[in-house]
Order: sequence, then C-alpha cells, then structure tokens
Amino acid sequence: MGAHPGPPPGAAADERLRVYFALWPPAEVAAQLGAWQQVLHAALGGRIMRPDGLHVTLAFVGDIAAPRLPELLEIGARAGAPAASLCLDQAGAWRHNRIGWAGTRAVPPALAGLAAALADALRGAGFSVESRPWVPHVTLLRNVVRCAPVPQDLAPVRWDVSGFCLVRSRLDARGARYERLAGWPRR
Ligand code: 2AM
Repeated sequence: MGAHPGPPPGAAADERLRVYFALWPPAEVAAQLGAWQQVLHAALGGRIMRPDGLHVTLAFVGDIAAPRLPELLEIGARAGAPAASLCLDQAGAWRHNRIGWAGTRAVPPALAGLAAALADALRGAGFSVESRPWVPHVTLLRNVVRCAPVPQDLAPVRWDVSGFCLVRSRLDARGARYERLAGWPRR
C-alpha cells in the first residue's frame, strides 16, 4: 500500500490521532482466543476485550498530528510483512497494568525483526517509541481483580501471520475502539 498525501479522510489537518502498528488475527484465531478469555476471566475477573479488537501491538506510536500519517504509511510499506507463524502457548496476568494476556514462549525472529525495524524507523523519523524490549502479547482482559495463576492447559493457538496494519485507537465512554487505517500483507 503506498503513501497518500495529507490526513486520512475525515481527519482535519489539526486533528491528533492515537495510532499503533499491530498484528491483527484472522477470525478463527480470535475465536480460539475467545475461549481463552472465558478461562482467564473465571480465574482473574476483569473486563473481557471485544473479540474484534484483539491484536498484538508491534510498535505503539501514540498521539500524532494527522498530517504525519503519510510518514507512518511509508514506514509500514518499507518494513514489509515477513512470513511468520506465531504460537500462542502461555497466558498470565501483569500486576503493573492489570491485564490478562496471551503470549508465546517462542517469539518468531521474523516478528521480532519487524517490531525492531518499525521502532528504528519511527525513532529515525522523530516519533517517540518505547525503548523497552518488545514482549508480544494479546490483551484478553483489562482491570483484572486478581493476579492469580491461570490454568496452563489452554489449547495452543497457531496464528499464521498474514500481514500487519496501522491502527487508530479512539477512546470513548466504553473504552477504546480500533480502526484499521492501512495494512501490509505478507510478502
Ligand atoms: P496493552 O494491550 O498491553 O495495554 C492500543 O492501546 C495498544 O497499544 C494496546 O495493545 C496497548 O498495549 C498498546 N499500548 C498502549 N499504550 C502503550 C504504551 N505507552 N506503550 C506501548 N504500548 C502501548
């Protein structure tokens, strides 16, 4: 997908957008993670994330001015999507942000490379990015009420990654709503 000039349709030039690059699962992966959500929710409580909003963040960009969007489209296009398969095979809860998550014991090097390439390109273009190491995870629950151990006999979920995307997050009274702005299919 090539860059296009100016802010996205419907965004004023002075508008700010909260955006991030992400892996978006196919429907069957989201459905399997729906089963994980039920198991984790029974153990941890909290709020179950909408199935159509489940994702792995590759690089969180944060608030940008709408006219900078073409730079992000260029960065996504340059990075390109590698072929990769992600096996979600562990789950847990983090105390610091009270999320229940799905993750992997084996981070595919191609995806770690993509996350690093995006972070480098973002930094190079003057965007502020996380300096912490990338820990791929899908947030399944928010505001968990317990950080108890979760059952570890969940059926592993295999996710053949078909590309990545740039997502806008809009906050409203019911939480975040995600809108995909652009996508880059696997090479
Ligand atoms: P989380 O699910 O672990 O909270 C949209 O908010 C996505 O960007 C979520 O996946 C969220 O991760 C991630 N995110 C939000 N704020 C972030 C930040 N400051 N640094 C890194 N990732 C962030």
